[in-house]
Amino acid sequence: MKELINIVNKKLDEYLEIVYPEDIFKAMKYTLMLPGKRLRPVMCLETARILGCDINKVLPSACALEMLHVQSLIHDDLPCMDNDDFRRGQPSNHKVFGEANAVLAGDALLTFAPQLIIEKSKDLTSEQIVKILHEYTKFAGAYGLIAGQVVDIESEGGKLVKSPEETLDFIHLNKTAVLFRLAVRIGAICANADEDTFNKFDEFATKFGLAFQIYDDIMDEISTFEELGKSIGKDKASGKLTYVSLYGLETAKNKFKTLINDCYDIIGKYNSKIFNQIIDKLQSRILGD
Ligand code: GRG
Repeated sequence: MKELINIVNKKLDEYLEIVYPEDIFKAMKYTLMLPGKRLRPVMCLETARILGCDINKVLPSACALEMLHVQSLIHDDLPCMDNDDFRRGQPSNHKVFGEANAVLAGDALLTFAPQLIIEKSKDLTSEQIVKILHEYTKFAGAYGLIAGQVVDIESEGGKLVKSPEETLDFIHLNKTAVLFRLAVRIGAICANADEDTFNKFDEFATKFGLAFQIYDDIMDEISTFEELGKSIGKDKASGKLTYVSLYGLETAKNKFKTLINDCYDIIGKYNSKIFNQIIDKLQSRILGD
């Protein structure tokens, strides 16, 4: 895991050069290079690897995924969104560079990511690149991340069009699971996976994404700023709709356990040390060893 994280970090630094006008590139690079867990690029690379693809072919797309993720974090922290002063243990992007530059840094990462896929994916076919870009645009936009964020904001204002249970799942299938799905789908496209395998990985990432969000909601209650690197207890204080507020801690843990067991079942046959490490880590933090 550490080895893949180091490869991703090196490539992120290499791909995003600081050129004129430096202020925007510095703002983009600031949150990008802070120590995130790099789960999405690692899961993308590992999917490709276990399906028989050389990870070097996948690195531009894996790094693009991290850029998209970081864009969503920068924008999520803005005062007009979740209004958070800290991210990855450091002041949020807008606290360092100002709101205008944080908006622009997010926009620039969102657009640089597909540029990177096109310019650097030398060992993929044109067909694979088009498929990847289709997935990227679909999942990053109003059919994915943005849909999740909009419904999240609406639900905070008390506007619920669907039941609380359906609303909560919709938000997190789109805000959180979507990028894990994008990660494994891109890995599978690079490996030319057959349809069944592609769908199995997609199912795995959907379940993993929901489990990850339940983990995030539970951690917001039981963890510390030092462990998470962001403000904690905000969800509870603001009366936000979360898996813990809706179902209570015990039921949330049970839902998490069911999803995690499904994840082990789906991914088990690949004997992936990295996927097992990722799932083990979440599981032991929430359910103990
Ligand atoms: C795509 C134009 C466009 C807008 C995005 C702001 C927004 C719309 C969506 C918010 C998405 C968001 C912040 C979801 C939260 C998902 C989540 C649990 C993030 C934390 O992920 P970790 O723990 O973070 O993997 P690190 O820092 O380790 O990478």
